[in-house]
This record gives sequence, C-alpha cells and structure tokens, in this order.
Amino acid sequence: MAALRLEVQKLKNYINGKWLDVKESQAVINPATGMEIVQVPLSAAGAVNTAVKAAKKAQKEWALIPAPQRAEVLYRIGYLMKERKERLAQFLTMENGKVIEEARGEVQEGIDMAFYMAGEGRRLFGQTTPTELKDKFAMTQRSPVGVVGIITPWNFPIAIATWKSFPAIVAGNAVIWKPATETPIMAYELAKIAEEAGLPDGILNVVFGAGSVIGDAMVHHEDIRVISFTGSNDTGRNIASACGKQLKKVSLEMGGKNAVIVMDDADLDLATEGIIWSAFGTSGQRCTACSRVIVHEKVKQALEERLLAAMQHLSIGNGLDESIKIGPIINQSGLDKIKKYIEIGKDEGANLLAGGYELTKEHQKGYYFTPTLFTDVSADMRIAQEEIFGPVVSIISVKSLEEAVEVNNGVTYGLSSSIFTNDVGRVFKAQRDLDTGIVYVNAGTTGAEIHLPFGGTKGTGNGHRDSGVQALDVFTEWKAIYVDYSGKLQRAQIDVES
Ligand code: UN1
Repeated sequence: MAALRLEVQKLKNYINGKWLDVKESQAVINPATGMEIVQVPLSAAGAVNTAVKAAKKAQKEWALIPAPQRAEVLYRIGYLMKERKERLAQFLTMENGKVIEEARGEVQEGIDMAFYMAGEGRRLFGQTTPTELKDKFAMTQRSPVGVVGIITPWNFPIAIATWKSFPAIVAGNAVIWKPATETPIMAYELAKIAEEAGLPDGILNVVFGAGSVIGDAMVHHEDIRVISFTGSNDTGRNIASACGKQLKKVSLEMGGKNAVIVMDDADLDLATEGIIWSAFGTSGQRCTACSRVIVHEKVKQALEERLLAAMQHLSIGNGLDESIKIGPIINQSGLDKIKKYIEIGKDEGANLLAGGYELTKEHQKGYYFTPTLFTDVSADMRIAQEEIFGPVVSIISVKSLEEAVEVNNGVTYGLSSSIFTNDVGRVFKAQRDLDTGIVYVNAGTTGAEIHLPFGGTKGTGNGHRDSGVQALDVFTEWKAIYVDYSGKLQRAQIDVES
C-alpha cells in the first residue's frame, strides 16, 4: 500500500491565482480507515464575492485570447495530469474510497477530457449559412457566457470537475468551483496543476465550503450566469427553482435508477460480469450504477446462480490494496441510507438472496457494506424505484422485451440502461424504446466515454448534457451574425422577391 502524504495539513481556497487561508475547517476522513487525511476549509459566503470579482475581470481578457491559445493551457493541464496520474489516483482512493484501479480510470477520464476539450480550441464550430438577401452573409458563433459556477459531487471528484470546467475554460469563461467537502484533495491538486500549467489568475477559482453556504451564494450571485450541478435530486430542484427566478442557466445531473435487462437469448456469463461490474464497482456509488436487473423469467434462476457465484470473489477492504475489488461507502450517512433501504426491501416482501449487512468488526473504522442481491422484487417497490447509492441490486422478472422496457422506463430517473441479447431486432427495439440518456448493448450500465454526451431524461436532469461537444452548449451562448455588404438597406422578409 502506498504511503503518500499531502504536503499540507489544511487546504486553502484558490482565488485569483492566490492560495487563501480560511479560518474555519473540518476534517476530511478516509472512508476506508476512518482516519483524518486533511482539513478542508469551510469558507464564508464572502469568498464567493471575492472570487467572482476576480473572475469577472480575468474573464474579459481570457475571452479575447484566441481559442487555440486557450487550448494550449488545457494541453499542458492534460500532460501534468498524466505525469501525476498515480499520485492523483492514490489521493482519490484515500478521500473517496474507490479501489485504486477505478481511481486510475477516473483520473484517466479527466486526462481524456483535457485533451478532447483542448482539441475543441481548434474547432468550437459555428455554422455559415445563406441569407434571403443578395450581398449578405450569415453565420453563427459560440460566445462565452462570462463567469460560470460549477458544483461537483464526491463520487467522481476529478472526472466530473473536468467535464464541467474544461469546456467552460476553452470556451472563454472563468470558473467558480465548489467541490464536495468529502473530496477536496482532487480540487486542490487540479488547481495546483492549472496554476503550474499557466492558466491565468482568476480563470479557475476553487472555493471550499458547505453547499448551504458556498453553493447557495453561487446560485444567488447575479454575476454567475450559469450553474452546472451534479448531485442529489432535492438539491438540484432547489437550485433549478432559484436559478429559474433569476433567469440563470442551469445544467443538472441528478442520478439514476439504472437497469440491466437480460433476455432469454443472452450470453449469461457475459451478463453476469456486466452486472457485477456495474452494480458493485465503486460500491454502487455511481449515478450510472446498475441497481435493477430486469431478467426474462426463463433465465432468472440461471442468472441468479451465476451472480451468487461471482459475488463470492468480491473482496472488500481498503482500495489502496490492489487485490481489493470493493471499497468502502463514503461515510456514515451513506451507510445509514443503504441500511434503511435494506429494511425497506425486507418490509416490502423482497427476498434477500445475498449480503444486506454492514461489515464492522473485521473492518474496524471504515464504512463497509456487503454487495447485496434482492430477488422477487416487483417493479413498484421502493427499492426498485428510489436511488440507493450503494451495492444493492433488485432482480425483477419479466415475460417479454416489451415488459422489460416498460419496467425500465417506469421510474422517475432516466440516466443509463443496458440490454444483454444476441437478437439484432431486440437490440434495435431496445435502443429505440429505452428512455434513458445512455443505452448500452451487451455491456453494463457504467463506463461512459468523455467524447459522448453524459446525462439523462426525466428526473435525472433538465435537458442539458455534461462532457461531449454538447457540454459546450451549457457554457456558451449562440450568437447569430449578419453581414450586409450590399451598401443599401435590405429588409429581411420584406425586400425578398418571391
Ligand atoms: C457518475 O457516476 O456520476 O459512466 C459518473 C460512468 C463514469 C462516470 C460516472 N464514466 O460510470
């Protein structure tokens, strides 16, 4: 196991290129050991004002730098992240708990985003188009919105931050970033990298603190023109209504109740692997985690046997140990929520096939929960409807593809879904009818790549997408530009010969 140590005992805000001390702070706990790693500042709301003031000024100059030159900084950020991949991954495992292999994957996702968005510096495509009138030219162009606010979660503390901040930066905005207080080290490391890469002062500002203080101040600050948020549905709704009143643009990603559908013609061994990986990886703490398995009744028993056998191999412990497959839950309240849903499932009459309990004695101070399978679950039970954010899967049996699709779609969320089948007709019907933002065929529900849009339908979001070229839509305004070189007044819709 690594013995990496942070050089500081207390983190600082990064505002206008300066590292600023904050009086109040709280401990960041390694969920695998219960030990303190570092202190995270709890800033007062005034820190947001200071950051916005600096960002506003810096953004004006940044927007005038040609996008390919802005992108050069992102390339340097990408190379520094690559150089520090192992360091970042180890700190990620320490603060978040995910196993080291997954932590490396998440850091890679951030590196991919840096290079992908740097490439956008030479694209940022608009359109040229004819006009109705002679000697007139028309085009569209993306303009930065100004100062943008990003609020990021603890479950993907670096990847999600890159999905939001890199498109914002390459498009010419300045960013105010409030990272989750559970996982501030990734923000600290990324800000250090941005500083070393030569990102001008004031373009990326990190303000640590509570959502109720810093997040709230950002949402209500009139000079922050966009809020991009990933987190819980309740918080997202509050943000959306506060932003609605101010006509502030808001992009939300708020989780899922993702299902893997297994048809009777599926490769059951492959489906088992896909379910285990997407349900129990990251201890189920992904927005994309599989938390329902919708299985054709003909193969239900065979699939359950395979899942139970595969679950025997899931070693649980500190994710810095390369042999461990399942890390801890983020904290006590995460654990309590999972435990509450186990009781709900039992009360609802679901059949607990495996797991369902917390590991205490063997794992001492960490927060560990066993991978859990409920079967004979009906689609309307709360365990099949509500996001649990833990390693808990509900198996629901169905008689047909049509019924499977109906069950899949019968939840308030719409992030990710998957189908295992070898029938090409079923593949095409499923990808058409599954009402989620992401659909997988013969793979689990996790593993989105950064050059495709990430987000979902219904209660998962509000129509925007993270990552992909689509993320640029959140952080830019479309400008339509008309150039009349006729030398005379030409009136659209009127001076047109028909
Ligand atoms: C999340 O859980 O919020 O597709 C993000 C995936 C990862 C990202 C997950 N690439 O599972």
